[in-house]
Amino acid sequence: MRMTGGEYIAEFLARLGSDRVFLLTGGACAFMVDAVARHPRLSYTCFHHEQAAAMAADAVWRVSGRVGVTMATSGPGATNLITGIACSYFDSIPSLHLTGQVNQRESSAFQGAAVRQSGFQQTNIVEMVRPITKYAVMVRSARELPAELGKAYTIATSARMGPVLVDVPIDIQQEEVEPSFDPILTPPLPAERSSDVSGAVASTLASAQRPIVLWGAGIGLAGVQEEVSRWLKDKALPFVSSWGGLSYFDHDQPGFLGQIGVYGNRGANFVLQNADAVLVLGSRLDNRQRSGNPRNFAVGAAVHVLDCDIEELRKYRKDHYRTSQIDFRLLPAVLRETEVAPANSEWQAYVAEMKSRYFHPESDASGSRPNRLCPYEVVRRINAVIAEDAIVAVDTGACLCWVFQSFKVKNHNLFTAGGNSPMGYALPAAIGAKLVAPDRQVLAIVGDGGFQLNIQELQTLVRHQLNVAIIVMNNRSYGIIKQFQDSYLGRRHHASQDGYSAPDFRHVAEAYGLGYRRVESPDDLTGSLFSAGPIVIEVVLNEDTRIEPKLEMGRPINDQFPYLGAADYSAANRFVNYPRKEFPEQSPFTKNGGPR
Ligand SMILES: Cc1ncc(C[n+]2csc(CCOP(=O)(O)OP(=O)(O)O)c2C)c(N)n1
Repeated sequence: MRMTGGEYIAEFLARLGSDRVFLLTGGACAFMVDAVARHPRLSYTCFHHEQAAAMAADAVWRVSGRVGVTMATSGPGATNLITGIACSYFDSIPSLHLTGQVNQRESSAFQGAAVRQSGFQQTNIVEMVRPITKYAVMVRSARELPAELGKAYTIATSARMGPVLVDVPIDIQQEEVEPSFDPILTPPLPAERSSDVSGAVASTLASAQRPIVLWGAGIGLAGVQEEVSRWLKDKALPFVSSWGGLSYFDHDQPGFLGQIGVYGNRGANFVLQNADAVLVLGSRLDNRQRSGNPRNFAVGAAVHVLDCDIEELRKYRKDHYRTSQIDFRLLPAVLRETEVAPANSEWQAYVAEMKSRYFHPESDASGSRPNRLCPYEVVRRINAVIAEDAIVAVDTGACLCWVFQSFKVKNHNLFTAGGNSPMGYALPAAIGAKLVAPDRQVLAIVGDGGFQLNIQELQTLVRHQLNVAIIVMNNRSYGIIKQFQDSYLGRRHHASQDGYSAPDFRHVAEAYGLGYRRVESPDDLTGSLFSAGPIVIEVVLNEDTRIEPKLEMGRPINDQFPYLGAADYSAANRFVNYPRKEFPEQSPFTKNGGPR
């Protein structure tokens, strides 16, 4: 049975179980959109900005393990996808983007001349997204469709995963094609002997007196979190996590000490910095983790990084880290074969002390003043009243730090677009999540600034009556930027407070027909709020609410602001000597919040 190119695309998606397409239509994609609409096993959701559709598609994989799909028209529709596609690329999330392109006859009208554009809304989207996709191609005849779609899907979902884009001219959406559906096979496990990597890991751990494991997102992306978690328990190894890794295990697991980095939990940073062996499992150690100066990271340790991407390992040549490239599906086998030296009791006692002193007491000093809400208390309260398997999509800015510093995962999905970190991610991500996991509680946590970047998607929520709670942490400014300006720009709040404004969110909610609740105390946050239909929950914060602890430039991650007094500092850094940088005379912190 012959079908059109558009119908072939629809059938291809249905067979892969990518049965929900997120889109904003237009002339150049109208035929494939129509085919999706007519397909009995597919449905589509209209977003109000293509960027939001791409962010929602990114969230689909994060909560369901199925590949999210978008469709957009040529020109501005396609370019609007870019920010969302970049989210998937940097966080290794597979997603498939299908863009319409002008009819090939139109585009060839001026062949031979280097005109900027020939067809209306023609844009070379393939070249534009090449650096942020694993594969991008324009299909030139309907005959190419089966092979190109299969290839794109396979590339998106194999090795280090990521987004792909297939650009489909209008004539190809209409052209007839002889369908062929070769099954898409999961790439087989490599034949490489996992025992080589086991031997290398064992040699890192065998001589270690003070070992620590860093849990990265790669573990969850490969789906081996259960096995890794069990191994850590069996071996009684302490571990810390990257932000990307946080979603994949129960934070009550005894060995877990928190997340590390610039906005890390103090205790986690201390332990990592005092270790003599750091085993990094599937984390790319970006500079939010190691700080701007990697030379300050784990200076007393042998650092051994396991990653599936050889380029991520090459970057450590100057750091002299040990590296092992491995398909993470083999990680459980590797770990099973790895001998670990019995724990050193002095190290165990130190780790326990750091955990009991510094795990989750975050509380910003500005928030604990009278009549002010502490954002960390708000997050802990939300954490306590929502379902243990709720999905929590978080935006960017200070609100992201507050959540990732103090939220404890049980069976939740806790995620953000960590690498790209665009304002406006959380709302569309929550919509995408709710559409593919309708039975789960879904929250978006955003700042007043980030909320305004995809605020139009409130209409998508209302249109589909999606039971999503949007928590707006409203400090009436770009809080994280202000905190930066306080440190390095003489407290001048240009373009973060001065020049910035936000609307009355109650009126916004009413205009869209959403529920609304104003929160001035953690007690206002009751469990029923989160299942009361689409709702905006506005948390009223002071404009000076801060992220604490936070690293200031030029220091190692074990010396965060607010600064500890000398005795606490040296007790926490008792195994490795980190000479402490002077506190500048004029620093706002020495005046107000210096070492205490
Ligand atoms: C699209 C985009 N533009 C600019 C930025 C830079 N940026 C990062 S956080 C931030 C402020 C966020 O303010 P808000 O959402 O109110 O959160 P807060 O820091 O106040 O909690 C800005 C401007 C960004 N991440 N993304």
